[in-house]
Amino acid sequence: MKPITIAIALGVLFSLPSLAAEPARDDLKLWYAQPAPLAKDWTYPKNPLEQTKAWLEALPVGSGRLGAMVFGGAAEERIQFNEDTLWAGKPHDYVREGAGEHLPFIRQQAFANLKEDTQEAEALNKLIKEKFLSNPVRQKAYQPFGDIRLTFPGHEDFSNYRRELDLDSAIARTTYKVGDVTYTREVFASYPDDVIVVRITAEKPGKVNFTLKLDSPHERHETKVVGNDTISLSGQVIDRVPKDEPGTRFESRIRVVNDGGSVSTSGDAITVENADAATLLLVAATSFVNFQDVSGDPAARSQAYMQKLGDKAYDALKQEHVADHQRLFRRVSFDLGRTDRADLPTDERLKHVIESSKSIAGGNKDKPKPDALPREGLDADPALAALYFQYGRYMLIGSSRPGTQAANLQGVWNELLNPPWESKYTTNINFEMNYWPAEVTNLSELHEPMFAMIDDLRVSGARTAKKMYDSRGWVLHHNTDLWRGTAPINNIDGLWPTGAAWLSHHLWERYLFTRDKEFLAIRAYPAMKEASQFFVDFLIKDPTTRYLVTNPSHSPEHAAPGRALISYGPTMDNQLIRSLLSYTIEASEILGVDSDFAQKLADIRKQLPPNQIGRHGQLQEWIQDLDEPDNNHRHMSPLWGLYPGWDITPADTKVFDAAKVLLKWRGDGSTGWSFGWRIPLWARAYDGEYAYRQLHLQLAKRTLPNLFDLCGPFQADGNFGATGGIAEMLLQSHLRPTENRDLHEIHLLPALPSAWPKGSINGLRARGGFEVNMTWDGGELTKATITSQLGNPCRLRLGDKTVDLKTEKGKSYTFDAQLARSNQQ
Ligand code: FUC
Repeated sequence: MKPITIAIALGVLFSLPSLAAEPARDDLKLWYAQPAPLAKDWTYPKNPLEQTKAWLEALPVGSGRLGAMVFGGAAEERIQFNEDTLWAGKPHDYVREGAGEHLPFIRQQAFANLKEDTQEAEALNKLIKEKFLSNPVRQKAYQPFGDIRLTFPGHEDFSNYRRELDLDSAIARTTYKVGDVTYTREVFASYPDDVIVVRITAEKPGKVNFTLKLDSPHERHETKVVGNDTISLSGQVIDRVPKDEPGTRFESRIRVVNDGGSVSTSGDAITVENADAATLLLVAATSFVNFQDVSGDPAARSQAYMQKLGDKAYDALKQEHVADHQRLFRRVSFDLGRTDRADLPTDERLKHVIESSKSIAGGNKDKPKPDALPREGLDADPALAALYFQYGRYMLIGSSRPGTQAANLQGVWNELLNPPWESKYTTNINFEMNYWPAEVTNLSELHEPMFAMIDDLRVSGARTAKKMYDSRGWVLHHNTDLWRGTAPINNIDGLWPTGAAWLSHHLWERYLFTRDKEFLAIRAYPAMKEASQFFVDFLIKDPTTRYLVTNPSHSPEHAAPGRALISYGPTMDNQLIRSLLSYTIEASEILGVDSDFAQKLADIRKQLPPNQIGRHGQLQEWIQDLDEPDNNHRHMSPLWGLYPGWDITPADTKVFDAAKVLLKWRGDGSTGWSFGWRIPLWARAYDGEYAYRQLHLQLAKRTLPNLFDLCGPFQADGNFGATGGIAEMLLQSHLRPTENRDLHEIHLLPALPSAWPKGSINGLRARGGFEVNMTWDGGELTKATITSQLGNPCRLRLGDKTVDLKTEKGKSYTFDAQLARSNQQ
C-alpha cells in the first residue's frame, strides 16, 4: 500500500508511517548512490584524518576476529582489513615499581579535600603522574592490518552505481555498469570459515579483469607471491613509544579462485584476465597467543586457515556465512513503519535529520525540550531509527564472537596506526556500553569475549592490587588493552579503581538473563568474589563521615567545582560497590558457598555512603554537596545506579526524583556515547520523549554517513549504547520485589515516545529467561507474547497495572491491551 503523503518539508516528501507485517528486508540495508571516496592515491597520507574521512563512508563487515571496510570504488577498490589481536606492544606488567609506597600520602591528601590549582593540588597531581601512574603511562594501540587494492582497467566510466550493506545477510555489495555489462562485488567476513570473502562477477562471460595487490600502513611489511594464485603480506608492528621496538608479527594471505579466464601472479600482484567470475579469500593471523604469550607463528597460522578452506565453493561459503549470521541477527525484528524517506539512500536520509536539527544546539547549551524537536527530522523517518537499532546489533555480531577479542573502542574496525585513545578498552563507561545490547537484544553469546577478558584481568589485576594497594582480589582502573593493563594510566583521571566492579556487573547480568547456575558457579562468582575481596581490603574509613570509601578515586573525568580531581567516595563508586557486594552475597546464597565471607560483605555494605540528596534536590555526584545546577558534563557517572545499575529505583521515590533532577541538569549529550547513555537513563526515568530526543540528536549531531557513531572521532560505543537504550525504552526487567528475588518484573513499553505511535518488536529478552514480542498502536500496547525459556514465574507490568504469571518452560503466553490472557500455546 502506498503511504499517504501528508506534508512537504525541506522539499522532501514524507508520509505517515505504514506498518508491514514483517519489516521489508530492504529496510535492513544501508545504501548509497556513490562510492566512498578513496584516499587520494595509494600511499598512506601523512595526516591520518584525511584518510579517515574517506574511511568513514566505507561499509563495515566483521567476523569478530576479522573486520573489513569496503569502499566500493569502481575502477579502484580498497578493502581495508583488521585482525583483532594485532596490537602494538607485548606482554607487560604496567605497574610502576614503588607506586604503592605513595599510597598513604595520596590518601591523606585526598581526604584533605584539596582546592583546585593550589600548590598542594599541583604537587599531588605531579606525584601521581610521576610516581603512581603506570609505566609506560600510555597503554598500547590497536593496529590496522592491511588493504586489498583492486584495479579494474576500463572501469573509470560507470553508471547505475549502487553500494549497500545488507544487515540481514551481512554482505556488502557494489554494483555498477560499464558499457552494457553489470558488475557485482560481494564482500563478507565469515565467522564459521574464518575468512574475508570477495566475489567479483560480471553479467556477461569473460568480462572479469583486474589486478590485486596487498598493502599495509606498517613500515615493516612485505608482500610476496606464494603460489600461482596466492600472495602474502607479512610484517611486524613497530612500537614507537617510548622507543622503537618490534612487537606483534603478522601475516595474511589472499588466494584468487577464477571461474574461467586465467589467473597469474607476478611481482607482488595477482592478475585475473577474461574470467566469468572470481572469488578472493583473505586469511590473517598474528603471533599473539594470549596476553602473556606471543610465540604464535603467523605464517603457519594463515597457511592453516587457508588449508582449512580447501576447495570450498563460493556458494557454500556464502550459505554458511549467511546462516550463521542470521541465526543471531534474525532473533530480533523491529518495525516502526516506513515512509517514503526509507526509499532514499542512507546518507540522504541522515542529511534530512541533520539539516532539520541544525537549529538545536545540542551538547552544552541546550536543555532538553521534548517538544522542540523538528517533526520533519527523525519523526519523518521512523524506519531509520529501526535501522540504526539493528545496526548496533549488526556491529556487535561483527566485532564480538566467542573466541575473539572483545569489541574495542572501534569495534574491530581501525585503519590508523595511532587511533584515538589507542582504540582500546575504556572501562569508566565506553567498554561496558559496547555490551549493553548483548543480553536484551538476544545476542547473549556475544558477551563471551568480555568474560574471557575478565578471566585475564583477574590475573593482571591481582598483581596490580597487591603491588599498588597491598590488597587481595583484582583491581582495574579506567582502561585496559590487549596486554590486560590494569594500573592507572595517562593522566590523573586514570586514577579510578572501580572498573572491576563494573565488569562484574556484566557477569551478574548474564546470570539474571539466563539463570545459568553453572555459569554463575564457574565463571561469574569467582570473579565477583575476587572483585569484592579487593574492596574488602581497599576501602578506608572517611575520618569525617565515618563511611567506608574508595580513596584515591574520583567521579569519572569530572572534578567537583573548585576542587582537585582526585578525591574519595564518589557516588558512582558507592553504587558500583554496593551492587557488587549485593550480588556477590546473593550468588553465594544461590550457590550455598562462603557464608562467612558473605556476612563480611554485608557488614561492609552497611558502612558504604548511601545515595545522598543535595541542597538543590539533586542526587549528589560527590560525597559532599558540591554539585552546580545545570552542569551538563558528558559523563553520567552518579546516575550509574539508575542505568545500567539498579541502585536507584522508583521504590525509593526521593532518591529516584533526585536522580531525575541531576539527569535534567545534564541536558543533551555531547559526544556520541554521552547521547547513547542518556537514552536508557531517560527510559529508566520512564520518559520516552526525553529518551527519544537524545536518540534524535545522536543521529543528527554524532552520526556519519555509514551510521558509525562519533565521539569526536569514530567510536563504536555510541552505536551500541543507542541500541541498548532503544531496547530499554521498549522493555525493562531489572526490578524484582524484595520479598521474592526470583520474580522479575517485565515492564512492557515503559518509555514509548509519541514519535513511534505504531510498531512492533519481536525477540527482546527479559531477565529470568523470557523472550518478549510486542505490538502497539496509537501509542498503546495491543498485544504481547511472553515465551518462557526456563519455566520461571514473572510479573508483567503495563503502566500501573501488573499481572503475576506462572509459566512452563517452552510455553508462550499472549496478552491483550489490558494484560488479559488471550491464549496459551
Ligand atoms: C572517556 C571519555 C572520552 C572518550 C574516551 C575514550 O575518557 O570521556 O570522551 O570516550 O573515554
